[in-house]
Amino acid sequence: AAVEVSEKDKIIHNIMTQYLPRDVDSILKQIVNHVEYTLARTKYNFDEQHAYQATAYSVRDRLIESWNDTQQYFTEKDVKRVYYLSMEFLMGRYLNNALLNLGIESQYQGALKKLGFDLDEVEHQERDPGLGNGGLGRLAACFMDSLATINYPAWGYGIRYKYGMFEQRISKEGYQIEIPDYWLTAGNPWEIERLDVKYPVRFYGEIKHNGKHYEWQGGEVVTAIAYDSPIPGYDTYNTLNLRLWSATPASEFDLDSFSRGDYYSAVASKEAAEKISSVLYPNDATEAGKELRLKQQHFFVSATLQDVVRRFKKKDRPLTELHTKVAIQLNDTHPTIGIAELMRIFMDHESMGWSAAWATTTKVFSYTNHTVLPEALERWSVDLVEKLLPRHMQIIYEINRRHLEEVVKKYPGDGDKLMRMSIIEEGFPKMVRMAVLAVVGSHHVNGVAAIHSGLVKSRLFPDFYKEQPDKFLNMTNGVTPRRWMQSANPALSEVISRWLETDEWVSNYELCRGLEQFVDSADMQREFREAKRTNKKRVAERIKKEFGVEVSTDAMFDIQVKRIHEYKRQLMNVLSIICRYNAIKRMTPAEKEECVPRVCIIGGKAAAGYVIAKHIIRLINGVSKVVNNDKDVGDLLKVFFMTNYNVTLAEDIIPANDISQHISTAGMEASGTSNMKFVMNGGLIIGTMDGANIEIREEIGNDNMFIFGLLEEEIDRARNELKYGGYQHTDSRLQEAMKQIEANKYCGKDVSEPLLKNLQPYNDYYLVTRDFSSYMDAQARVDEEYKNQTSWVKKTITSVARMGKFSSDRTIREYGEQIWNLEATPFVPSSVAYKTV
Ligand code: Z57
Repeated sequence: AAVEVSEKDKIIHNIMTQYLPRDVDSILKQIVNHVEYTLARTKYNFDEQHAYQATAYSVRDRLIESWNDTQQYFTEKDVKRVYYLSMEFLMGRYLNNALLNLGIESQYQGALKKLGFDLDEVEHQERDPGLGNGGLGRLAACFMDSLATINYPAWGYGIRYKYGMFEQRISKEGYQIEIPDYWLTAGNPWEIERLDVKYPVRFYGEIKHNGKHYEWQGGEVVTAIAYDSPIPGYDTYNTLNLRLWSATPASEFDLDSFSRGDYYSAVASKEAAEKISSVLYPNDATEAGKELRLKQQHFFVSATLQDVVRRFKKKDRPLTELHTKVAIQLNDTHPTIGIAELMRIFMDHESMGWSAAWATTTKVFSYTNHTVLPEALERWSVDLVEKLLPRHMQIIYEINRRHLEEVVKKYPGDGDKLMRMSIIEEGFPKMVRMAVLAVVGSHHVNGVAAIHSGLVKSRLFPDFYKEQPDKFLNMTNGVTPRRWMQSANPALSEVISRWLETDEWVSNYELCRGLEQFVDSADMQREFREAKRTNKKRVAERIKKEFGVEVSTDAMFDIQVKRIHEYKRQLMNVLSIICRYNAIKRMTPAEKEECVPRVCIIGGKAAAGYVIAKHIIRLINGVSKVVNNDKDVGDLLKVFFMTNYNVTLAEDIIPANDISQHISTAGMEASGTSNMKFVMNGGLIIGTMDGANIEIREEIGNDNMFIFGLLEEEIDRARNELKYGGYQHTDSRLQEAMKQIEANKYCGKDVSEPLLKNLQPYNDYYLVTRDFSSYMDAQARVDEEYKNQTSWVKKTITSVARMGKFSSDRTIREYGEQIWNLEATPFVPSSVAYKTV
């Protein structure tokens, strides 16, 4: 079709088709230009931090080009988009990821070298933006990478917290200390501030009826401002957007306080607006229940929905068709207030009737559940919702009334069922169950691993599952091989690419199956082991620097890094370390000769208010001190608590694992995602039959894992046995370890007493003492198998080859096909108007 082209379009076209050149000298010039014009520094003298910033700005320029083209292309093709709503995005550093995805790492390396800088060092200048807690936030980040790589039309929406996840330090006594993370100190070159993209968001106030519809008035209004970060896909021109909202005072001024002449309190009340996006709640899988948290949720969801509806309305068509162009994914219940907010927009702003509004709303939303732990299921008191979001409370009541009406029709007289299925929990106080609202308002609900999705159906929502079995799906989590293999582990990636004679596995993991045919090759085995040694050496150097302790790369590197939580059972790990220590102390020289040396690494943050989790950190540090300073032990055992575990640290240490621990009480870890990363990086797992461990075992084989412990279906019974005295452990090693803790060998009684109390049979909810012997047996198998290095490395090769299922590309394709109904839409240059001149 002929395209009308104006003179202005032609002029712009001539400029715009000249993409930024990708050769070393042009890149060098772009970097130096940013030093001078963006940073306003002298180009003859700038340090590594400024080299990083200028480099980042030059990469951002490229991303803006492809971002603009991609977005214009999506608009022109009028594609359906998915909006991924998440309170957390744990993106990690951008620079290396962007260079690899754009395929220009070596050119940038060359350009920086000419300027006297090492790309690696420059990359280390970047701060890790920690806008998330753990698995849920990092999953959102892996999903953005896969969405871009698969060419799905997608946006991420979240909150631009001023303070991200706290920085963890350890006091000299071994206690966790939390330091605020003001991550924007040196600016953020990856974001684009959009002062023109802003929406008002209201809180509190009253509801009026104007004869036609309800109106929400008064209260407080804040303005949401958009900050965009481009998300490049791997080996594609497509570039997606992550839009994070920041709260600022509403621009219209408050006439009331103005006329009262109360200038100072008028200013002060405006200042308060910024609090809403100021800090990430550092709780993982536990509910905070604070008013500010609900404010954050409504703030980012309201701004997002206004943005989405505005984009849809650019083309003239009825809002009842919204679901044909818009899919909204709720990452846990955190954005669930959006179901009521979209209803409000439809009815109060767009004059839709209830039935049409509800029919469309439920075709737009879908909900991912990430946990069955009761303490993590969000519930808000009706009083709070009524006060903060009065119109939403009305709408939720009406949603519930109609929903329960259906239940009554089908099950007349079944009051229990009504209570179970109600969005409102009757009690003192009355609560809104956000998970029930999410289920009622969504067309699909998914869990994040097979076992977990089963529990979502059988334990969380059995009544809903019975009514609508097809609503419930499993979407097993995955991780991006770009960040977690190609970028984090260049040594192993190089080996894989050489044997496969292609690097296409980076965006097509299944190709790694091709490695299996070489598993008996002594050359491949040697190369896998060399890559492992390279990665262990780097971590050994880090340990030397941080702890002043030398560790051998011949030792087995045993790693457990994740948020500290009782259900993840770091306590069981440290108890087994104490037992190992005691065993070594008793060994004869001949036995020591046979003993496999271990370096035990534990890391993770405890929520600031989670007392027991903090005690566990204190115990680990106590054990570390005793063991590492015991001359009898020598190289046979070293224990380190790695401070401030975050995405960047994970990229450093995961590639060094020989074995990693995923030892949650069965049924409690929804999926886990680091388990996948550890195996992809050439390590084996010791773990329980929980979360994605089960599916990893299915893929790589039982021989390549060290599985132990009770099964999920055995847990309830075992818990009762413990609680009511039918079972008590008789493991003498455990008894000895507990006695030492009791004698305050590793920490003071402020810590040892509460920890031991939790291990008493009637208190041992997480079944640490029950699974302990089985865990020790599995550890003994690990030691034994590690002695045969050839068979060990073969297991790691086979495992790497068979992990294709756990690429987030597979996960996202399943979401795209089964939930969002999306089409991959790779940018085609010729079809954008100004490029058809
Ligand atoms: C979070 O990181 C997870 C669940 C939650 O309810 C919250 Br809140 C935060 C984790 C699960 O614990 C992991 O098992 C899972 O792999 C991850 O979410 C991603 O699905």
